[in-house]
Amino acid sequence: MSMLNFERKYRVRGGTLIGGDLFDFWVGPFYVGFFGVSGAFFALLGTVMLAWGAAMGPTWNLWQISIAPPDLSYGLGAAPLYDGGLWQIVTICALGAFTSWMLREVEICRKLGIGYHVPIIFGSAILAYATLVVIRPVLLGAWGHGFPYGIYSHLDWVSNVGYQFLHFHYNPAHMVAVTFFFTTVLALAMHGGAILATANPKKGEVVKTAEHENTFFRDFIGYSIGALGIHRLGYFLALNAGIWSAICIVISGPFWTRGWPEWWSWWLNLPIWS
Ligand code: 07D
Repeated sequence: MSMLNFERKYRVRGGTLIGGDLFDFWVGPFYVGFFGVSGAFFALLGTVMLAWGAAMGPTWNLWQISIAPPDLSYGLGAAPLYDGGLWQIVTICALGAFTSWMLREVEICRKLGIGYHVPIIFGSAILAYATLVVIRPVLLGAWGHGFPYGIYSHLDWVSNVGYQFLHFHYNPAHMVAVTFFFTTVLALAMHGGAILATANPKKGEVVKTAEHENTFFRDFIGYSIGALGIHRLGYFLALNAGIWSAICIVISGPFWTRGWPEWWSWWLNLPIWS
């Protein structure tokens, strides 16, 4: 891949969080940095552990391979390798890799002199993952409450945990999280559509500017949020999608043990009905 001509201008030294200028270099178009090295280490080790687990398991069918967490009886202790220990190592590697990637983003932001928006929003995805495999299991007292690493098996886990609470759609924080996810993709689709329509006009028409986008939305819904505003809105929506997902699962079990439909009885118990 050739280097874009403006990229050289932005390849600035410094801004590292750790290691000084030791890993402050690029391989082709990719910035390395200390966290590039640690990220590659954890990603590789974790992937090898998953392959090892698959090799020890009953199937090479990609859909059915599953690396399961330890049995609940191990509590918060270390489990034998083939009895959940691999899952524990993979979890450490995953968190190591995700956090490294986030800190590498921080270093790149520092180099470019821009805000930390990108690492912060990736942090909300990491928060959701960490809530599933660390925070909630610790609150419930066993690593066995984490989800298994497998394509079908993690879907089974979601279904089982969902039905433990009778009907997960009644979880109010799940409602909020789902709404933020759907609104994020709606906003992104509309913004992407507006940009593509503006930048790729029909043959014979001129490329249009931001003012056309504003006019379109003012005509369409009576309001245009503007070029900067749409990115702030997208950021707000996506950040909340991750945060409310983390909230919806951390309250399920540690703070609410009955069916979620029952939670809504506060509504029926309001004094205004009597
Ligand atoms: C967790 C991902 C973080 C990612 C990171 C990076 C790699 C590298 C590399 C391939 C947060 C990962 C990088 C792995 C890969 C290469 C090269 C993001 C995360 C760090 N639900 N539900 C959610 C909906 C129902 C239930 C979240 C919808 C049922 C349970 C979301 C519906 C029941 C849990 C959501 C629906 C049920 C959830 C997930 C519809 C089952 C959770 C997204 C339309 C009977 C989970 C924190 C998420 C959660 C969760 C949406 C239905 C149960 C809001 C739209 C009724 C038990 N559901 N759900 O968290 O909250 O993204 O997790 O019906 O645990 Mg639900």
